[in-house]
Formats: sequence, structure tokens, C-alpha cells
Amino acid sequence: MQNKSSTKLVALLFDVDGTLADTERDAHLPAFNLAFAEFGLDWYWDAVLYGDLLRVTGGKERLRHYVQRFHPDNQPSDDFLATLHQAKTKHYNDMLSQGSIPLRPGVKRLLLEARSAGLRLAIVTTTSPENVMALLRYSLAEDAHTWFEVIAAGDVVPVKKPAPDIYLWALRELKLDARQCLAFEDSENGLKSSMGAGVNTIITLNDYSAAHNFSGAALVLSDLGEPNLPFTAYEGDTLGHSYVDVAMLNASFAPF
Ligand code: XBP
Ligand code: MG
Repeated sequence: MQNKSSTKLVALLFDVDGTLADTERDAHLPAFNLAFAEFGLDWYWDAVLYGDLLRVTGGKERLRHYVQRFHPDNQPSDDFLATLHQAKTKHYNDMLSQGSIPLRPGVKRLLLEARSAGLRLAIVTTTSPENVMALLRYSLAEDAHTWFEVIAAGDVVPVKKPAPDIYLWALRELKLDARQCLAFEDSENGLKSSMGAGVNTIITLNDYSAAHNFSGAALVLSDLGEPNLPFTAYEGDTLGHSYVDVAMLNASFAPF
């Protein structure tokens, strides 16, 4: 991974779902199904269908897409879908408060190290601020939301990923140029969004995104790795490193 400019790395921008934790499979999906049952709907999303539905970002948008595709004769109102989505968000938050969703390898280590090194941190996600706060609080630390200077989330922009809008919004809030930042994403839609805003991006794969197209990514890795748990690198030059740390990121951004 080489940044083709001599710009210094200033900020790390983190996607949430699938990047910080496997929240899609382990929390969002069961929360949607709990909400369907609560409302007496005979809808059920299994893990395979959910992988397909993930092509549509945003829970409300995903619900609308699902009913249009699978229940075309029975279109609920936007108000109903919004209420259903609120119930899903409550189930998601309840689940996270039980502390059952671990962060992915290397996430906590890199965040702590980046903070100590003076790198600025931001969240750039499609999910709601409420869900971000719950994950940070229950899976990272009580005050973890204060580690992030900007939390760009949910409906703060009208068009969600893969549009670049949420990244552009975060860059404006940070008052930074895209070339001073590095994004961490797990999905093709996330990469399209970050690249669309001009931000160099490291991909950490998960089960849902393994077959996505990541052309244009700086690196494609299994995960961020740990000193005792090296990542697998699928695309890009990791400069001899076996886990992502600030030294590796700075080396990648060094002027040449
Ligand atoms: C992933 C998403 C979200 C979640 C569900 O966002 O597309 O919609 O699946 O969350 P990212 P909501 O990877 O950008 O974090 O139901 O709150 O939308
Ligand atoms: Mg994601």
C-alpha cells in the first residue's frame, strides 16, 4: 500500500458494521427477525437471504427493498416500516447491552494505538447514531464515543453508501482533505463510498463480503490482525507487516 502523495496521515475513518464487529450476522439480522415476530409478520430472513439484502444499505431502505421484492402486493406505509425499524433498533440495542458482540481482531488495539499516536478518529457508517453508541459503549468502553472526533451516521445525509456523501460529510466535519485520511471498510458498497470521496481504503473481509469486488482498495486483508494472530493479505503490499499498526500505516503514507 503506497499513498501516491507526500501527505501525512492525519485521521483514520472507520466503518462500523462488519468492520468493527460482525454486527450484521450476529446482531442486525436477529434484531430484524425479532421485530418481524413482535409485529406478527410471517417474514423471516435467513443468513443467505440477508447476505443478498445487504446489497441495499440502511435498515429502512433494506426493509422497503424486501417488501417490494418479496411481497409486491402488500406494500406497507413508510410510517409502518419506520415503526418496524424502530423496534428492530431496540432489539439490536438490547442485544448489544448483553455484551455478546465482540470486536474483530485488532480493532481495539489499533484504536488505542492510534489515539496514543495522536491520529484523529472518525466513524463513517450507514447505521444509526444510537446503534453506533451502543456498540462503542458495550463492546469497547463506556466513554469510547469520545475517542471519535466525528461520528457520521445514518440519516445525516439523504443518500447512503455506496454514495460518497457520508464520507464527504465526515471530511467536511474534520476539515481534512481525503488524502490525509485512511478508511477501513468491509464491503463493496463501503469501498465505493470511501473511494468516491477520494479516501484510500483498507478492506477487512468477512463472510458476507468475501466475494465482493474490491478493486481500487489499498489493501484487502482477512482482518487487522494481532501480534499473535497475523492477518492474511489478499491484495496489496503490507510492507512485511503481519498486523496493522500505526507504524505500518505511517510507512504506507511516507513520502517517496
Ligand atoms: C451497514 C448497514 C446498516 C445495517 C443496519 O452499515 O447497511 O444498514 O445493516 O443498520 P455500515 P440500520 O457497514 O456502513 O456500518 O438498521 O440502523 O440501518
Ligand atoms: Mg460495513
